Amino acid sequence: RPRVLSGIQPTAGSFHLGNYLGAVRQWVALQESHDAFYMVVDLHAITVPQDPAELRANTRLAAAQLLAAGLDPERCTLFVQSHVPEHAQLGWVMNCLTGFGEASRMTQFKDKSAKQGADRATVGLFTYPILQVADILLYQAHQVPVGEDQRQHIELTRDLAERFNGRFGETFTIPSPYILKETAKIYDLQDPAVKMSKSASTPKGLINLLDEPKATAKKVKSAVTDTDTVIRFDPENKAGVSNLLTIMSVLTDTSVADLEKSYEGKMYGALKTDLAEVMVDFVTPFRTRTQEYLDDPETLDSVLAKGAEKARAVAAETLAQTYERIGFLPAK
Ligand code: AQP
Repeated sequence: RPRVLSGIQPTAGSFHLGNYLGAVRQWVALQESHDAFYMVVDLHAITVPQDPAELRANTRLAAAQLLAAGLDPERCTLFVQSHVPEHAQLGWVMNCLTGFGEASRMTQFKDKSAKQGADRATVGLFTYPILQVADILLYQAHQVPVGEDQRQHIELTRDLAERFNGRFGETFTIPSPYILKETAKIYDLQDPAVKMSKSASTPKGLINLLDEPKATAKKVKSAVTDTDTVIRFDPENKAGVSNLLTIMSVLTDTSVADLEKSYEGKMYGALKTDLAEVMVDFVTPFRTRTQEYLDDPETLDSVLAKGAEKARAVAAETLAQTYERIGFLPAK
């Protein structure tokens, strides 16, 4: 079975709809057909300041949400990044293979550091794409299911893998991004020109899956559309309506074309009311299931411990081979 790997940050507490539709939903599907490794990336989380108790709680919360979303520990390997020390170890090797200019071209860093102010951004934030390279290469992943915002980082991963292989001999699998066109980028409900994001969206534009379902329904109903009245999928000219159609289409497993037909002659309000109901039906059981996993931390921790053990077996082998190729003297 081909292998997939992906990760999600534990920083925000609740996952948002963009995380779910852009990434986690694909993770759930891919565990059926792939040898799947999924992790909560706490090392990435500390690229911005974290409160220790909150970080610990949010790491469990992220794992609980992944299970609630449908990950099955019998079908995939679910673990916490810091439980596998090889990530930081291979990360260093990859740092030493990356050009400073090359790292400087990562647009996410430019965006995020601009928001924080250059003086407050950490070196960790600067090098986080390189740690991500190590995350992927450690598992010899063939595909990486992510949202569009991560495409550049997968490109960097391919470049570094090829560079290492060229210099030291075939070591790493060259991974491809697995990005579904329809859900590659879910947009902010209040500003459909920008992606829905935990740090940039206003509370009204961001759908957190663990919010009160009523609040979620209200956000959907007050989503920004346009002054036209036709319900048509046209991302360039009708970004707001198109975003709502995408979300509706995926959550109800109905094609956008069929949705357009069924909303012919109807007002935006009708689409919003229906989508609000669909969202409530989706988030209500998700919240309940997440809480059930949180209420049983022993089971949750044991899932993560087993996951880490499986992950370490693979990661240790890749790291040992990498060290050997580089010329590190083996410890006797
Ligand atoms: N709006 C989105 N549409 C589609 N996919 C998205 N992802 C994030 N936002 C969208 C995907 O979710 C996965 C996990 O993301 P992360 O843990 O790296 O979180 P993030 O990228 O930090 O999430 P945000 O909200 O985008 O955070 P900020 O505001 O800090 O930039 C990834 O696969 C990501 O592509």
